[in-house]
Amino acid sequence: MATDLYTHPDYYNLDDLLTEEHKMVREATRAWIKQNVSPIIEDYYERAAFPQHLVKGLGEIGAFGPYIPQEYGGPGLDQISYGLIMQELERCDSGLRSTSSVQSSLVMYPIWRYGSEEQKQKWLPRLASGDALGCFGLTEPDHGSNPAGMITNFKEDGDHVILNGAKMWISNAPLSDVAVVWAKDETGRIHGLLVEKGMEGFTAPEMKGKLSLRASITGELIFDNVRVPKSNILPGRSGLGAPLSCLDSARFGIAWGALGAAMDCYDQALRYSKERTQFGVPIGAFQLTQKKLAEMITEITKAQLLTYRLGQLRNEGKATSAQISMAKRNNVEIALKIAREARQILGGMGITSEFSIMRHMANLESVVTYEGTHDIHLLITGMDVTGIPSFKRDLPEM
Ligand code: TGC
Ligand code: FAD
Repeated sequence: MATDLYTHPDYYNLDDLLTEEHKMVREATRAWIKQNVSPIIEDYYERAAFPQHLVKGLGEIGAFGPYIPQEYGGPGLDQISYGLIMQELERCDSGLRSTSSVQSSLVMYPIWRYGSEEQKQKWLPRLASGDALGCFGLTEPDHGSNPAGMITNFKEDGDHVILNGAKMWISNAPLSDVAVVWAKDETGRIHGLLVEKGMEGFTAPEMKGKLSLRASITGELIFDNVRVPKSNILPGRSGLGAPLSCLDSARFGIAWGALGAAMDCYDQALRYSKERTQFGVPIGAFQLTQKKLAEMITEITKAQLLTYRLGQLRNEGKATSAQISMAKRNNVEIALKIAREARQILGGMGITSEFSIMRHMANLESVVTYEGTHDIHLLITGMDVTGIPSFKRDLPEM
């Protein structure tokens, strides 16, 4: 039997492929979470409160922009380290990982890749340290899976532009110092704008009533004739490909993160199956329990191999968007299935907050929807293998 199946688990000895730095990063993240987050997360989740005091600590452990070079305040780690940090954060809570992956891949990444030197100097070090928080506004009330249809727009006004429109479902929004907002210019071309807290006409009200991702804060972004300096437009890339390339980075992190949630559910189910006795034997002695556990570890191992290889491809700059879609979709799907099976192994105890399984399960319902829904990723794979996009349908006249 492979060793230490609880804490990793590592059935195929993938640790042999990790560098000492990878393992150090993973252990440091895990230790910080154990000390600072595990004892409080359930309480914040139940109260639907965002543990804002953790933001600085996340910066200190390098969870904001792990791959951002040191010259801009980041730790300059590789993609596998980034993935391992996301795995450990989401092993604790998907909301914690959300805060970090939005800041890293959806705020710092576009500024780093497409920002001017002035924009990078102004924002990246503060975002890396957790002195500033950011958000990413792509989704609108009427445009979720189809961001190309967005109506948020800006018009020229001397050395400023005037921004109007609204975004919704925006992670970190109410507390953000800067929002990376995607909007159309007068020709309909999409650009990224850095909209700063306090700009007149800009508000970010909190969205309440979430029964998932409760320890993460979500809001709207409302722009009512906001005057944004032209120097706040990201100069490096325009068109829908710009925000979608940021999603590639975030979806990669989610593939690792979901694996973390799956590992935690498996770990708890395995322990419980050895401790809980019914009919005079541990429930782990029943073949039906073993089937569940065997299938869980099989799926986790397959997902680990997929994710590790994707990390290598990302490090070499060779991963395609479609490969990332496959990993995001697969890993979230297996994590949700594992959470459901693990909950069953725990019987009634599985629905209580004494264990994190039910929280993971509810969180994963957001994860399976955001950053491209489960079905949109399926269609991306379908398009990749057939060469035929199937997103848009021409309906007959009704
Ligand atoms: P389509 O015509 O296929 O593409 C438009 C242009 O974009 C290029 N492109 C990409 N570029 C980089 N990376 C990608 N992944 C790309 N996918 C496409 C493409 O080559 C094209 O370039 P060009 O130069 O030819 O113009 O676009 P479409 O309108 O048909 O849409 C395709 C579709 C449906 C796959 C895309 O719209 C999509 O992915 N929709 C899902 C939307 C989504 O994922 N939203 C996420 C919002 S952010 C979020 O959820 C954060 S959650 C945060 C958290 O808390 O963790
Ligand atoms: P819709 O697009 O309306 O989809 C509804 C259903 O229709 C889905 O099942 C979908 O798969 C299906 N569907 C749609 N189009 C097709 C098609 N062509 N073929 C087949 N089926 C289709 N967005 C941001 O920009 N920034 C954020 O920080 C952010 N954070 C979020 C945090 C949370 C907690 C949540 C829940 C969402 C967040 N989002 C964010 C928004 C998220 O990206 C969208 O919810 C997601 O893209 C889906 O859009 P929608 O909810 O409008 O669903």
